Amino acid sequence: MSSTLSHLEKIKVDGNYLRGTIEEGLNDPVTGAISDDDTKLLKFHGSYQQDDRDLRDERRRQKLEPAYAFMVRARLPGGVVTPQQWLGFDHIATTWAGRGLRITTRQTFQLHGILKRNLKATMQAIHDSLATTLAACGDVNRQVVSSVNPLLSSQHQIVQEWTEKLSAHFLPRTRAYHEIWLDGKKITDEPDHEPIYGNAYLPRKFKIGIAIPPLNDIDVFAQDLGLIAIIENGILQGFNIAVGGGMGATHGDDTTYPRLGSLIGFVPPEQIIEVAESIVTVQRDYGNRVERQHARLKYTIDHHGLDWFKSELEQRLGYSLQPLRDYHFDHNGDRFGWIEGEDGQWHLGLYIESGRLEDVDGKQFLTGMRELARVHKGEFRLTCNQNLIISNVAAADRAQIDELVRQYGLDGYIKQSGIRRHSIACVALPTCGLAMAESERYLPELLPKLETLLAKHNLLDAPILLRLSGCPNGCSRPYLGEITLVGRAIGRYDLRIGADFIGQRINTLYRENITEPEILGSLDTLFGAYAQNREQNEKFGDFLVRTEVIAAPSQRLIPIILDAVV
Ligand code: SRM
Ligand code: SF4
Repeated sequence: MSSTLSHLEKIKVDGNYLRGTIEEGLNDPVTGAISDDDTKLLKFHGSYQQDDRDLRDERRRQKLEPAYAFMVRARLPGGVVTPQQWLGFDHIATTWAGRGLRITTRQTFQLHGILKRNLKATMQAIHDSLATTLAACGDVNRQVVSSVNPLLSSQHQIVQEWTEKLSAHFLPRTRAYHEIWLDGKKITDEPDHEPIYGNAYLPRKFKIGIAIPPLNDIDVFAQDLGLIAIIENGILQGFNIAVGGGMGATHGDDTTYPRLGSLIGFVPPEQIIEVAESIVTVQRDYGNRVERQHARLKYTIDHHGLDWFKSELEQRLGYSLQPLRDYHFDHNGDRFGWIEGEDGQWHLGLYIESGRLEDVDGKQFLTGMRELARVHKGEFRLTCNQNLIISNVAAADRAQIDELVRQYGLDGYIKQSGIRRHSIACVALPTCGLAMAESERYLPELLPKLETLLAKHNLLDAPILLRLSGCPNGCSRPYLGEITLVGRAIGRYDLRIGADFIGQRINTLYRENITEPEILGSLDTLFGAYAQNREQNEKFGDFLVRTEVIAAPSQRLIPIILDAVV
């Protein structure tokens, strides 16, 4: 193995705190693109340069440059969006973007198809909506996610406050974002300084999420730093800490793998920021800056050992983590329909297929949500399962909300099958440069076929976690699906099965590189066996393990617990 730093490390260090020559590239009218090196730095500003892959071949034939456009991702800690912000994002979606608004698996918005000449106006409009795109992508701490619906109880609200504090704490301090996108002026000649990251930032992306048991809707064990909120007698006691979760893998490379976070201890709320910062700095100092494939925290931990990691952390903190507290998850999907909070306000969970809000094919989801944002007095909450909650509704306003939801066809949550309501698909083609197969565009084709099979076995209402990914990077957290397709090539997928329903067991590869008829054939047999032999309330994934269709999970597939639970 060479010990030369990866090329990206050089780009970061030479990039003058994320500036590079992005500004010059934006002003170059000759091309719709920016330079290769700048595309890497642009990610830290929350944007990816992409090209429409449906048009690639045709444009190549016509000797045209690819149809470049930019994806922009916002940072909305905990997925909270006010009605004013919603209208701001809607304006951007209808003015400069191509495919409406997209709720991501980290409970924020992405916009696709923004041309270079409109990028600055987009960033400014997001800023005017009191949001940012800074550090939504790149080798930094990303969007901090948390269990939705903080207004269910006052303790949920406190967890949301910690989510926002963590998010703010890890924002890069460089003034480049303001200079490039907002006022265009250099504010001071003082040198930039990144107290947490340094000028090379982190070796790789870093993700933090907080789950509030019994709901694991954020998949806490898929986070680099997963926090499990411990609430006793209505009071937030602190957080269990899980480190080293991550989904990404590469086909055919066993040295890359999905991994669930390892539980290493408990901390009270007042220590959480310094504990999180120390975890981030251990990764900053020890993460692999030579091979990006092995740069995530999960590999740092597996390379040095979990005991080493914990002792390095505690040495930096100057104190020990407390023993883990007991917790219990019962679900990692979303809750749909109306739920009443402890203060008497109401919250309506809506199912949004693949998180895409668009006016297309006779659907008017974008318009419908705009109309809702015009009348709604509470907030919206985006979920990590690509759905949304209309949150904080007075009892007297429910009828008006219900009427709009019905009018615009957003009431799918009432009549959908169990598998549809628990389905997630990553974006994939045509925008994702890494996609090997369709995902978001395949879901509407696949679901009716699965529903036909499920109906045949009287399983239409069975809640089954279905996850589709266009490649093994794992943006839909596919390794936590009871049924998962991971793209290999156009029309070909790996079929993985047997995760649990709570985000605590990774699934197993069942059939490799197969086509749709083979996928449906395999599932037909498995559904038949499940319908006949399942125990009461037994979930599909658990059934597959109990009946040994797949082997019982090895250590790597379930969370490692370092200390005894008290
Ligand atoms: Fe992701 C890269 C989309 C959540 C693991 N992800 C990408 C890129 C940016 C492709 C690229 O690098 O060129 C995709 C852009 C597609 C497009 O056209 O929009 C992309 N990821 C997404 C989103 C939009 C999927 C979705 O359908 O909602 C999610 C945006 C999250 C957000 O708002 O911040 C998204 N990505 C995830 C998750 C899930 C999560 O974080 O809970 C994962 C797995 C968890 C993890 O990080 O381990 C994930 N994305 C990856 C990876 C693999 C990382 C790794 O460690 O190997 C890549 C590729 C990479 O980083 O090199 C990637
Ligand atoms: Fe793209 Fe792969 Fe992520 Fe899907 S899983 S969005 S195909 S990188």
